[in-house]
Amino acid sequence: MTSKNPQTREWQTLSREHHLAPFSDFKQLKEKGPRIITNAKGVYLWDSEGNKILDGMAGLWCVAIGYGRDELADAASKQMRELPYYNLFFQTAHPPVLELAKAISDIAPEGMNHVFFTGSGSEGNDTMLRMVRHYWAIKGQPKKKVIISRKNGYHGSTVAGASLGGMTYMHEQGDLPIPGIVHIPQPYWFGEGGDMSPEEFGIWAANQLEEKILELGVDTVGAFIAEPIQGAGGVIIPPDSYWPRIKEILAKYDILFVADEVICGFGRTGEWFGSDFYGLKPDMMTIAKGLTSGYIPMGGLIVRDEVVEVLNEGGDFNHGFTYSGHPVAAAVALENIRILREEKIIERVRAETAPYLQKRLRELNDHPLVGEVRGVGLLGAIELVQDKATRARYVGKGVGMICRQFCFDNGLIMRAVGDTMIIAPPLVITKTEIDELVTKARKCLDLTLSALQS
Ligand code: PXG
Repeated sequence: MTSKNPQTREWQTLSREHHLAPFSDFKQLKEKGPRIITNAKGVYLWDSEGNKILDGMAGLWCVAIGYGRDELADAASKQMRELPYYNLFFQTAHPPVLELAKAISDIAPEGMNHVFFTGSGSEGNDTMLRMVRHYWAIKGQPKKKVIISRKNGYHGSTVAGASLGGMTYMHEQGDLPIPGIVHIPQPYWFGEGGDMSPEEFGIWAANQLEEKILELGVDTVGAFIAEPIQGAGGVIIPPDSYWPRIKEILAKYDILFVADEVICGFGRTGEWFGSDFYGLKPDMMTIAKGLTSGYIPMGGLIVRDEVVEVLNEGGDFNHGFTYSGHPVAAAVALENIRILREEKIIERVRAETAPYLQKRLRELNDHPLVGEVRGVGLLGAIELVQDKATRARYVGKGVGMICRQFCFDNGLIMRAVGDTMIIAPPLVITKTEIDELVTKARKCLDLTLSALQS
C-alpha cells in the first residue's frame, strides 16, 4: 500500500517492532501492518491516510452514543482532578460508584438492584462464575457447580470467559474449557437447522438445555448463561420459539439464569437490555461495552435481590479487582447513561432507526450472494451463500474476508464471522447514514460476487 502520510509507515514500524495485537496472527500483521485509526466523530472514523470510514460496528459493539462526545471527556477530566482513584476494598466507597450503581438499578429489570463492578465483560463473567458457586455453597448445595453454556457463544477471553464461551478455536489454545463448564448447541437455524423449520429447530435447541440438566443431574448444575442474541458468534437471533421454551425449562429446575448483556445491553435491541426485549427474568446480567460507550473500560454484574439476600449471609466474598468501580470509569458511565436517557436515544432506536435499518437491510435479500438477512434493533447479519435455496456456502473461498476487505477499501466497517457479515452501528446513526451504510454494503457485495466470478 502506498502511503500519503509518512507517519503511517512510522506507526506501522512501531507496531511491527513492539506491539502484540489481540486476536491477531502476529507474523501476518507484521508483514501487512495495521491500519492506523487516528480520530473519530459521530459514526465516522478517520485513518492516518485521511480516509473517512463509516463505522458499522460501533468500535467493537460498544460506542453507543457515537464518537466525540465532549461531555464524557469532561466527566473523566473532572473526576480525575477530584479523585482519580480509590479502591472499594476496605469498607470504603466513593460517590461516582454509588451513584452509578443506583443509575443502573433504575434501568435494569425489576428486582435487579445491586451491581458488582469489574474492568471488563470477561471479568464480569469470571465474577459470575465465582458468585454462582459461592451462592450455592451458602445455600448448602456446594455440588451445584456446573455452568451450562452454548457452543459458539462468546463470554470473554480470560480463562473463565473463554471456557464459558463456546469458541472451539479459543479452547484449543490453553487447554480450555476448565472443568465444570459444559456446552449445548446454539439456536442458529440458518447454519444448523437442517430440514427443520425455524420454529421446530428453536424448540429442539431449547430442549437441549433440559436434556443436559437431566443428564448432569439438577443437583450439580449451578447456572445457565446465554447472550439474548449471540453477537461475536454471528448475530444469531434465535427462532421465536426458543426463549419461551427456555423460560419454561428454567422455571422447572432450580438453577440460576445469567444473561450476558455485554452486547445486547444499553439499547442495542431498542430496549435497555436484551432481557427486556425477550421478556427474560435473569438472576444475573453481565454488562460492559455500552455501559461507558467504550470511552473507558468498565464492566460489571447486575444481581437479583433474592440472590443478594443469600450472598448477604455468606460472609466475605473473596473476589475483586484493583479497578472494580474505578471512579473515573464510573463518572464516564454515569454521563453516558445520562445522555442515553435525556436524549432518548434508545426510544429513537426503537421507534425510528431500528425499523428503518431492518427494512433497508432486508432489501439486500435480492442479491445473488445473500442467503438470509436477519436483525433486531441495530444488530444485523447478512449470510453469504453460493446457493440461496439450499443455504450452501462457497467452500474454501473465504468469502466473508473478501467482502470485509472490500468494505474497508470502500469506507465501511462491516465485520465478517466466517461467511456471515455483521453490523452493529452506533445507536445514534441517522436514517441518512443508514442509507449510506446499505448502499456501501450492496456495492461491496457486488464487488465480492465479481471477485468470485473472475
Ligand atoms: N460477553 C460478551 C457477550 C461479549 O460480546 C465479552 C463478554 C467480554 O468482554 P470484554 O470486555 O472482556 O472483551 C464480550 C466481548 C468480536 C469480539 O470479535 C467481541 C467481543 C470482544 C472481542 C471481540 O466480535 N465481545
